[in-house]
Amino acid sequence: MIYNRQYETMSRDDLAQLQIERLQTMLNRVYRNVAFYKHALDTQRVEIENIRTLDDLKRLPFTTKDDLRASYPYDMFALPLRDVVRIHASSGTTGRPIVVGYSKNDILHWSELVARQLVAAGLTEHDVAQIAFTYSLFTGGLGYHFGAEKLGASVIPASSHDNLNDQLLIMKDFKTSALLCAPSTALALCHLFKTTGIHPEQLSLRCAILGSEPWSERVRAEIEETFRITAYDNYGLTEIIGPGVSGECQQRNGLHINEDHFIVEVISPTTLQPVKMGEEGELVFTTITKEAFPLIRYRTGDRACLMDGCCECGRTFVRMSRVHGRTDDMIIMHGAKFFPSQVYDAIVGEEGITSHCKIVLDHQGDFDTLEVCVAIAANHGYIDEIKTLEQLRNRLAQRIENSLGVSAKVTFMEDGLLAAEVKGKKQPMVVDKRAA
Ligand code: DLL
Repeated sequence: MIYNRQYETMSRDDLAQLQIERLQTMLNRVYRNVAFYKHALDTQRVEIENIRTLDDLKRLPFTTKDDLRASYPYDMFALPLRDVVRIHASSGTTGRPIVVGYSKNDILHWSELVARQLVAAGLTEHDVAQIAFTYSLFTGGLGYHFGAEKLGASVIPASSHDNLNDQLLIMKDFKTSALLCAPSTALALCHLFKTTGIHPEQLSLRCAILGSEPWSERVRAEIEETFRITAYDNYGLTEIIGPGVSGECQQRNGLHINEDHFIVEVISPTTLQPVKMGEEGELVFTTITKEAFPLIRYRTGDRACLMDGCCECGRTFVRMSRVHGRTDDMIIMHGAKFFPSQVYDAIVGEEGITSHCKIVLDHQGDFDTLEVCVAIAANHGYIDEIKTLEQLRNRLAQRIENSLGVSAKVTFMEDGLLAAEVKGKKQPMVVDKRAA
């Protein structure tokens, strides 16, 4: 099944024509309404009327996460707040999150794009969709909610909360047929499910739509085997729209990008030049229909490649590979996303520790763990008091959990040793043992 056959199966020539028309309209809009883009386009001497083909896209300036942070909260909005009906923000960041807005039309488009992806995974109005993404500033909960309602599914806004028993209870009693959540949540549910003694046939579950963080084929296999279901990958990011950027169809051989709304490029993060079809690089998106928060050539920091050739499902939209990693040092664990500097920001100012910090990412079974190594300052009066050190350890762990949303084990190291390891740097050093 295809939700919007007219667009999702349009010829590549017609699509290119539609993209360029939409791009020109968008460029005119941002030039008039977003000071940042007026300045960027003027500085690069871009005449919008000279952007006539998709090849001209490479003459446009990039937009980065730093640009968006600097525009906090509303400087990149292309509409006044009275025309903005929804505001979300990037998840898990301290300090200045990236704030994004949606007009009424943006919400209508977003709902359709999510509905398309649900249909691509085989959902219909007969499905009971349990949404176990957080309903919050994070786009996962509400994004899927509107999309699933648009499709006509029976939506259970379970949200994500610590009590996985409740999720399983809902899944069984409410006859959930589609589970929508982060892969780490699905995996945790798997483990809990195995302890309940419930047989998968006692559930109505038949598929899971998972996204928002990287997950391996091994994790996919475990989720599928445990619940006897099919699991689909969905990709998206707050800055571009949230979920609804791309998703797997039933072929599960790449994620179709909703190209009538987003133009995709893959560039080399070093030369910033487009790479060849099939080569891995950084995903860059230009939104061509967004009214409230349009972005030109947004550098996502996500590594992937585009896949050549037609898909058997009949959709003509290009497919991207699954995300292979990041071009920057952003850490993703259990749906939380943060930069190493934010770990340090969370604990800086706590009396008794030095400015050196090492972050160790590892895994216990299928679950990622975070260890933060710090050193006690030599002049800390109570360095030898175990009780005081324990309290300090707990305070640090609490501060990290409060600001990043993940629990951390805090380890004390001797300062000379830690300073030598981090080579005296102020930025935390990261040791990632997860892939090992
Ligand atoms: O994670 C939006 C979303 C919600 C997508 C629900 C899919 C499902 P952010 O919190 O802004 O938005 O995080 C975006 O998460 O740049 C990737 O690094 C990562 N990411 C998202 N989906 C995937 C995926 C939402 N399927 C950032 N595989 C992105 C790997 C993913 N990484």
